[in-house]
Amino acid sequence: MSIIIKSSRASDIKSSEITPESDYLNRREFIKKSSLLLGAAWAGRVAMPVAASTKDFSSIIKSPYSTDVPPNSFKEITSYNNFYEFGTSKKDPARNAGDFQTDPWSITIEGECKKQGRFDLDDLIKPFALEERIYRFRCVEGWSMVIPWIGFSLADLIKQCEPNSRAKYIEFTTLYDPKRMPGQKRRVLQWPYTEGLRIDEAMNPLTLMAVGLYGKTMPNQNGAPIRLVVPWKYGFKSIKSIVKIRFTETQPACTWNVTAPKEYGFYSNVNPNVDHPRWSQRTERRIGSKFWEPKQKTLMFNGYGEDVAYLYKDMDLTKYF
Ligand SMILES: Nc1nc2c(c(=O)[nH]1)N[C@H]1C(S)=C(S)[C@@H](COP(=O)(O)O)O[C@H]1N2
Ligand SMILES: [Mo]
Repeated sequence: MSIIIKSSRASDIKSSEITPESDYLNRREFIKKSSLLLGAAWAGRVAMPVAASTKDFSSIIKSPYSTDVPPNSFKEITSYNNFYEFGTSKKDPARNAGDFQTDPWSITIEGECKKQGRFDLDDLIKPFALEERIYRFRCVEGWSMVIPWIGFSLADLIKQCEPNSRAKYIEFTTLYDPKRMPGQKRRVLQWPYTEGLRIDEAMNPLTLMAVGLYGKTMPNQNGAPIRLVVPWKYGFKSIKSIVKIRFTETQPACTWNVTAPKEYGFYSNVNPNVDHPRWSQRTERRIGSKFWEPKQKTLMFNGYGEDVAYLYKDMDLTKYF
């Protein structure tokens, strides 16, 4: 969906801050249904170019890629996090990332591409259309959430970088600054955190660069000001607080893969048939579910197979896990 609509409904997003969450969700359902009539009903509205920003979400498209599953609460999404730069327990990022300064923020683009250099984040993302996308999210540890992200397709950014024919992969790097990220003073991981994707995975329209959630600027503990979201892969692929993007000819080193290659592969596709050595991947516990509620079955590619299975057509996924 490429049309950009300056919508009076933008107020719906902001209202999530003042209306109860259930209202927000109901209204969202309404918008989603009405968006089926998008072409007809909104054809008369004025379409205007929109400047994507990390702060101004007044113009947003409701993505057709959203799941119908009701999202987790804002509280759940922002108080149960993995972000080792701010501590290794689930509550640490919410406790320790509050003062993390993310403005100004710049991103360096380098490697096998034409666009090279260091760019102010808001300048860099200005041309892109922001969408709300409600995605399933599955951590390899066995828990899952449903999160209403705000972001744009990584494919849009990649096209703008004009990668050359040697660009087979893309590598992302998190900020390294132990003064601002106190968890980096401990050598629990090799800092800075890095992640990577094959270029065709990165170009898939589902791959999201997220700058917010629940209609708000990205909370620090969720990876402010910009993080990756790859909904058919385990959570650790979704690298936070990105400062560098590099196009490479060879497979980039990824933090968890380097730390424990037998446990975390490069691909990290959600796959109920390939267990992690310490955790079964067959089922998952939705964060916020009651102790008596059964675990849910984990779906192949986290339920996104229709859109991504082609990427792995001829691959042995027990070998390339
Ligand atoms: N820089 C960085 N990115 C990271 C991590 C991290 O420790 N550092 N943890 C990963 C893991 S394991 C998960 S499950 C997700 C969690 O994202 P959330 O806290 O927004 O749910 O972030 C991923 N991105
Ligand atoms: Mo994770």
